[in-house]
Amino acid sequence: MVEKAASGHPGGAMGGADFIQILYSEFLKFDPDDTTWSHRDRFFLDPGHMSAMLYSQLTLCGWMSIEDIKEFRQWKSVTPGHPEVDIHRGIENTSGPLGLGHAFGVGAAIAEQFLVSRFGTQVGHHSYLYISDGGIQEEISQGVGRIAGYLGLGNVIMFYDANDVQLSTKVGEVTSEDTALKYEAWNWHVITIDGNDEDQIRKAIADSKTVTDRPSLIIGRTVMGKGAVKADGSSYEGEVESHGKPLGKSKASFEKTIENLGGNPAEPFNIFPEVEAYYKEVLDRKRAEAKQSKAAIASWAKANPELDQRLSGFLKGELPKLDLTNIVLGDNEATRNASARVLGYLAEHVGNMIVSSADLSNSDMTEGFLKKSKAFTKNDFSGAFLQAGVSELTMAALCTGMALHGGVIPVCATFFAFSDYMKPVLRVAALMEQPVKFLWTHDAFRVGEDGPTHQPIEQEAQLRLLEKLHNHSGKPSFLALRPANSAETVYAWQLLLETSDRPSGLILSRQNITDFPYTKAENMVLATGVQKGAYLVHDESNLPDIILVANGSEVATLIDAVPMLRDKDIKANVVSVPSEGLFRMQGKAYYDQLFPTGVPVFGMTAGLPVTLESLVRDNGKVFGMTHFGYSAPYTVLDEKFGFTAANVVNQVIELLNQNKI
Ligand SMILES: Cc1ncc(C[n+]2csc(CCOP(=O)(O)OP(=O)(O)O)c2C)c(N)n1
Ligand SMILES: [Mg+2]
Repeated sequence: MVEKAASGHPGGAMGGADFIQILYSEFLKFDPDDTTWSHRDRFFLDPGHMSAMLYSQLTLCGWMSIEDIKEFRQWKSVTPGHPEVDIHRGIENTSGPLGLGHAFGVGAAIAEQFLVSRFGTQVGHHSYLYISDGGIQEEISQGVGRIAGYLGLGNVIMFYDANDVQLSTKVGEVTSEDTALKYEAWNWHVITIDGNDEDQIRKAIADSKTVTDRPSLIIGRTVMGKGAVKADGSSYEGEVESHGKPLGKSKASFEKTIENLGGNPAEPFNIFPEVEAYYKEVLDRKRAEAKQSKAAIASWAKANPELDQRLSGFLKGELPKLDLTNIVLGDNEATRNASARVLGYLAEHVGNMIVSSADLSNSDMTEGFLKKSKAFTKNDFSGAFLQAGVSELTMAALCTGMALHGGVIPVCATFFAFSDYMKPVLRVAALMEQPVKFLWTHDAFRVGEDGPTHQPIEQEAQLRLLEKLHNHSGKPSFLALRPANSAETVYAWQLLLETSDRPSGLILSRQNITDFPYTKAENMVLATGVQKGAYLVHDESNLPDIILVANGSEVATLIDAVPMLRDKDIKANVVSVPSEGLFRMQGKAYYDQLFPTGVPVFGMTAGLPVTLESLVRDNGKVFGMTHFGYSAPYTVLDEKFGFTAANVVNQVIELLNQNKI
């Protein structure tokens, strides 16, 4: 594959082949005719560069063809350089950024335990993870190892392909850690074996399956480029060069290596007849086992029709009938508090939501959910809250893994400034189109006294970039909503719940926000506009002099400025734009309706000006933050930074005067 594509990673794949072959043929529970079977075992690959190993195995399973693997790394092939989630071909996750794949696997294992605890062990399965030196070194493995150990995830069996080689050096040149001790300290069951010895692999997996109260790590000492030889027949194993270079382009000989492995270099894509016959037998056995498993589940379903109906609803991603508009909201509340009220409602009405916080539940207000549920603890998944500890990246990846597993609705929360720690996962969750829900509170410099480290500035612009980046289904890859008040928060939450084809998130305020000057009922009706991404919150005139636009708490500041502008004979309409991405999807006619041609637009944002700049035309301007912020009470910062109605008036007058020149 690598040789034909003239690019790729042969070495790791050759060393790991023994393990994956034994895992798939002798242990992994799957139905060859139904890759989407919800209760199948999962295999999560972490080192995506070992895609050739996975594709070879999937070909043996009948889910890929020889033609597919001949097209390795080519335009529109189903065999891209790094695997991209493709359940119909047995690929459970996209992998490439090292560390994420095994984190997704642990997330899936948490989802599985959640379902087992509610429906019984007949719906249970294992998550097999495959990690390499790179993944072990990535910081995320600390969070994943700690949480899997803490929760005692006996359904996790992770193979560590320890081949002593990485991309540019030998492993010994960057670490001297005792990996076994490290994982043991996290409460893992650890076995070290020769990872190329079939019997040792077999025994290690079988032994690990008997350990049900904690995760297992099988450290397999493997040989990089196993079987590789040079033209003179001497060994070319264990070489750094074989990490990412086709053998023929390295000091090894491709032909001699194929010969050495017992193949015919003239027909490198040939599957030996005895292998074909063996896999026919394997797949027949899998079919029979899956049939048996499905029959057991069917008889459980017959005996427990209500539970079965509930489970099917979960697995299909169905939502119960909800009416968020009935939630009683407070007056002039922070949007994080309005979100807490929604979460309290969801805790009571949505049986498969799992909420997680990175040690901020009493601040990001996910405690609204937690108070009506309880946290997962060791071997107890009867609750629905994951206390992730301080590990935002891990938490986001675990939630993404839960989404990949299916059957649950994962939500995770932290401060908006720390969304930076989650970015690598946001990107891959967006690429994989997984409906993870993110809650980010403390949305602006108005966190005040905590100072610039905690004051998000450029973070919203980063999310808006993801809204502009289209996924492979041609849609904005992310939906980010920054509601302006409690009523908008309710509708924004509604959108999050309805968004099942990509990740989405809310950006919520820490500080209280003055409600718009209408009745509660009027505000609720107005806020239905959130469903279009932007809407008119104040309609002064159908021939306004200026249109004011913002999202989040800046909208209230703009509304405050309206009567002051009126006093100066300036008619101002106000538009709230909780999501530019969603707004853009409504088409030009709606854009023109909110922003009629010729009328200047003034935007205000607590983020970088670029956050709103694409909404204002040449005759408009955006007042935003262009520095990191400072530590002081937020009311002082509002004054100092110019986030006041009085400054809106000054800015608008300046803009209108400028336009006259
Ligand atoms: C987050 C991240 N950083 C860097 C890389 C580039 N990269 C790909 S594989 C690799 C290390 C390979 O070592 P190992 O995981 O041991 O794989 P092997 O060389 O044994 O195949 C690196 C640095 C990456 N894919 N992801
Ligand atoms: Mg390695």
